Amino acid sequence: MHAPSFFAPLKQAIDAALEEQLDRYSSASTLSEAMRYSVVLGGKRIRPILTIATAECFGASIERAMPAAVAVEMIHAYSLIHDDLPAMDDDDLRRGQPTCHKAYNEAVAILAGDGLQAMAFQMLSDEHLPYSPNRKLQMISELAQASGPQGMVLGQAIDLESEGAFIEIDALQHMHSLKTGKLIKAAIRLGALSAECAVSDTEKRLLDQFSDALGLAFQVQDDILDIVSDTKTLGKTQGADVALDKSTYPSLLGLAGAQEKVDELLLNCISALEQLESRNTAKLAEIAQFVVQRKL
Ligand code: GRG
Repeated sequence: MHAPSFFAPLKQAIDAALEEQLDRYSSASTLSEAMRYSVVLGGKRIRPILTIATAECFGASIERAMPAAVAVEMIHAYSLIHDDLPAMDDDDLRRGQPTCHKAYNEAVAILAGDGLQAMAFQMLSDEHLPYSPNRKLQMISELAQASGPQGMVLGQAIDLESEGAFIEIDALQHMHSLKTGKLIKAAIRLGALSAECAVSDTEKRLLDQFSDALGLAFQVQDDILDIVSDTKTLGKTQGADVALDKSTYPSLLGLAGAQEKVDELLLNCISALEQLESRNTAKLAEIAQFVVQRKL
């Protein structure tokens, strides 16, 4: 499936904002080159696009949502650099180019990830952002919880511990809800927070319902692509899950079962959006379609 037409201009605006923040918060050094290398060259920008599309549902402009969107993408970029390290998934290829530790070295890659993580929070705490102090604090708290030891980092730890072991589908789902799902949920929550308008408890619950289904659908599709796609298309090593002896949705449900799961999750996404009756969720629906039909 081709990306929705609003992706390309949004991606361009996100890339420009990422570059601007990298210029602002890092000085000329190998470290800053490595951060830039990992952030700027490639990536679908799904998470910042979700932040902005959610903000738009609640009446906020792209410009207003951009700082929150950029902070989320910086956390994502840091996680990919660290995930590829020899001590973790030990990958040579990411976004069609050598991983950060291959292009530079391990120490620089560790520091580039650390730098991007800190930069995300430094950005969100900037006094000039167009958000109220209370909203800023909520954003920082959401992002820290999602990416830290109650979220993505815990999911990664469970994933590493599970290598070579058989895990049941519920445990797999729990691991992915932490490792991939929490940051996707934070991307969407930060979008709603950046709008400053009142979001009702029902709307928050429906957004979370959408995020949970989308995060899992993203992951199941990732597992499917690891089997049916190829290294050139993916821009990362195809078959990496099998090589690391990881339990995946296709390994537990079969390819057809995994595809059924993706289809069911897409319906859950759409159902949650339909209940957000007074909001224009058309872009979020298009993103969900893209996530489950993407080829990379
Ligand atoms: C090292 C703390 C730490 C966490 C790593 C997110 C993560 C946790 C690892 C990434 C490994 C992986 C392949 C997970 C599957 C889902 C996923 C996050 C894929 C990569 O995200 P995309 O497809 O990547 O959005 P692009 O390159 O398009 O930004």
